[in-house]
Amino acid sequence: MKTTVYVGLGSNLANPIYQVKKALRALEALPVTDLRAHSGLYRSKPLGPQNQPDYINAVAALRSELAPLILLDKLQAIENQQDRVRNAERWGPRTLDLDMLLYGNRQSQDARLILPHPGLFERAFVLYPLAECAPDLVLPDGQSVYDLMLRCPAQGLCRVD
Ligand code: PH2
Ligand code: MG
Ligand code: MG
Repeated sequence: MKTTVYVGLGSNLANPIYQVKKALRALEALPVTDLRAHSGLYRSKPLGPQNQPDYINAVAALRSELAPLILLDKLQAIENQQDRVRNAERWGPRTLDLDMLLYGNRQSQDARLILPHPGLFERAFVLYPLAECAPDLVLPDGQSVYDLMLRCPAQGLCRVD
């Protein structure tokens, strides 16, 4: 049985547009998983420390048979393949960040995986591309992604073409 999963992609190092496009190809190659749709690419100022480059973000919609923590391992393996360095700085710069935003209607407070992703509700760089991928999407708590997006200031987010 396949479940619809939304993944947020982000990069602000080592040619971020290239990194995000490469990661989309890696998502497409995951076992027992289909890449159903993805948003365009968006540029935004960093959330968190300001002394880092702008980010490129996108959202991908997958259909996957992988269990949530197995899929999380695979997302982290893709981050590692793209030279992700894990260090202490919260919200620091990175070559690739793959965040599981939603796994069907699952709600989880697992130490490794909080679902829905807690940043989803207020971050323009997540809500705008998510609403582009799935304008009719309703979150597990009944909120409409499209309504959340309309109420979220764009925070300088712009489409890259
Ligand atoms: N990710 C972060 C920290 N700050 N800012 C933007 N604009 N986009 C991101 O994806 C982002 C961020 C850590 O995950
Ligand atoms: Mg993140
Ligand atoms: Mg992350």
